[in-house]
Amino acid sequence: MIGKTQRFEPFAEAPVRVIDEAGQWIAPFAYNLDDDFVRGMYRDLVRARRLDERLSTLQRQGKVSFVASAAGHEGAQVGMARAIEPGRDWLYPYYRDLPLALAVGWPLAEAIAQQMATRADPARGRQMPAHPGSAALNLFTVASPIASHVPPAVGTAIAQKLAGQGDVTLCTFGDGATSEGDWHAALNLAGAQGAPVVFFCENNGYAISVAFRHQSGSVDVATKAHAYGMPGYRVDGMDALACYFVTRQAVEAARDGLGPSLVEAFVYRYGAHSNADDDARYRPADEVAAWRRRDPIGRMRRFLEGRGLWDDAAEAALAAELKAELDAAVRAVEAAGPVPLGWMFDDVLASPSLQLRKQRAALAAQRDLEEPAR
Ligand SMILES: Cc1ncc(C[n+]2csc(CCOP(=O)(O)OP(=O)(O)O)c2C)c(N)n1
Repeated sequence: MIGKTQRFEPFAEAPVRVIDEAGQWIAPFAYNLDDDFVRGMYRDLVRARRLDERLSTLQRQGKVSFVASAAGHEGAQVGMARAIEPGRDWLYPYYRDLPLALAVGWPLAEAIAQQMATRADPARGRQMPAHPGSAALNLFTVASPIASHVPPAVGTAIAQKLAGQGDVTLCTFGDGATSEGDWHAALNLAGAQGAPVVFFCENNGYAISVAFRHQSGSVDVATKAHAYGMPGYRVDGMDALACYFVTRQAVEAARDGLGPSLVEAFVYRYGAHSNADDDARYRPADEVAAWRRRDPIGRMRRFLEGRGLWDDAAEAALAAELKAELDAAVRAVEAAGPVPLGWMFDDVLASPSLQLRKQRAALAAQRDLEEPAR
């Protein structure tokens, strides 16, 4: 682990990098991590990619309605996950953050259940796929309206400051969120209040089809931190260790009462925005190919191999273990069966309103409320 002595300068133009594409350590300080810590990060990267692939397959099979692929974002997410204390700190993620949710301990089976909306889903099939949430992990349920979770994240951080326990909030979003009014209002308040929050932008260059240069006259997102009186950091988002170190510094600062930070990680989504998007209409194939060559998984594997911490046998064992875990989770989630139609009326209000009771009765007159919702 690095000590508090390691400091990255805010607003440095070149994004922070710790390992390069060839897997070489290029940080301005010596390797100082526990080998198992780094191997564990690699496992989380691969696990997230395998889940991503499986969800796309399930979507094509008609078993999942919506997928927001995180392939290309895993390095940023697994890196930042290691910088907070799950269950103590609060996390306000967005819909492309399944690798982050898994890396802080959200069970794989819950992630699949939430996507497939069977009876195994803790949200009982009533949330949009790719919208995790967990009270046990202080993981705020993902909200679809872009940037709407950023003001509540700041509210949580202000509460943490008042409580004085040194807890922090980590709030993530895409570059598109930074074009929303909510985002600016939230950063302004966080800066004014010295709230212990780390804003983490996963900048993949596009808000669906809209390139960043069409959303903002600013050269990048980190620059905007100047206006709100907080440090801004640029980091290579395809480098999981760089994301870990930079987020860790920002989290430490927040714990120490030094207020908020804004981290901008340059990432790429390899796939379309979602299964309802055709990215070939707005970005060139060679751009996608160029980013794939910087893949966070291959980079981390080469790093581990270079240090004698990984080999083909370890890779094969991991692949088999993850496949078995995924197969078992999908089987269990499917076996739980589809949610019944009537569940949509439960838990909406502590005591159902007259309107809700009328709607329930109207539906019950036409359909069996025990029949599958879809
Ligand atoms: C307030 C609001 N406006 C529009 C949308 C539709 N929408 C869903 S995702 C998205 C793009 C967001 O892009 P970004 O924040 O960069 O994240 P990315 O998907 O690239 O990871 C938009 C416009 C929405 N969900 N909420």
